[in-house]
Amino acid sequence: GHKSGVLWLTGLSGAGKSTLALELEQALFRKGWQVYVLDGDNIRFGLSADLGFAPEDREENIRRVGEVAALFARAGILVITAFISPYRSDRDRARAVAPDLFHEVYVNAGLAVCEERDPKGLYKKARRGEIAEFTGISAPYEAPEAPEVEVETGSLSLAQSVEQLLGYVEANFAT
Ligand code: GGZ
Repeated sequence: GHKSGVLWLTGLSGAGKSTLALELEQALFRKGWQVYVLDGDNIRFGLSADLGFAPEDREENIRRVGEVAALFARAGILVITAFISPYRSDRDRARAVAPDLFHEVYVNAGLAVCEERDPKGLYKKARRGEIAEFTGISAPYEAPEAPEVEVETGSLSLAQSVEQLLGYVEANFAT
């Protein structure tokens, strides 16, 4: 069995949050755990469809995700969230909704690595000025100061990153 909780992934665009979240979800699902991923794909097209990327929009997006994640966790699910969540104050507020359940995971790949990967060409567009307020380029990212876990996805392979996070989850959520 397992405890429920919120595994809150934060990091730059292209750091690998969604990929890592989905791989971890699969691995835990295979063990029979009740897990669910919240990310831009299922939140920003629905619950947060009215929001963009201005600071106050991100703040509201993260506020909603924090509340929803806590509800899922209270229902017994291990929630994995994958949002840039660039502001420390917003992440702290998400933690405050369910402080007993919240684990912050810093998915840390440096800007140079993310920009080099640029899977969707967004950094290139941001550099050209075609996307305003792009995190890391023209909008801030406030790195976590005391995350429960840090995964260095810039230097680890995906398999190694999943392995590290799986180890953390087993140590902290298995019952
Ligand atoms: C950052 C942006 C922006 C701007 C669109 N800044 O790599 P992606 O494409 O697939 O993931 C990014 C996603 C970020 O949404 P979040 O909900 O995680 O952001 S936040 O936590 O700050 O609310 C990126 C895309 O949306 N994207 N415009 N200006 N990322």
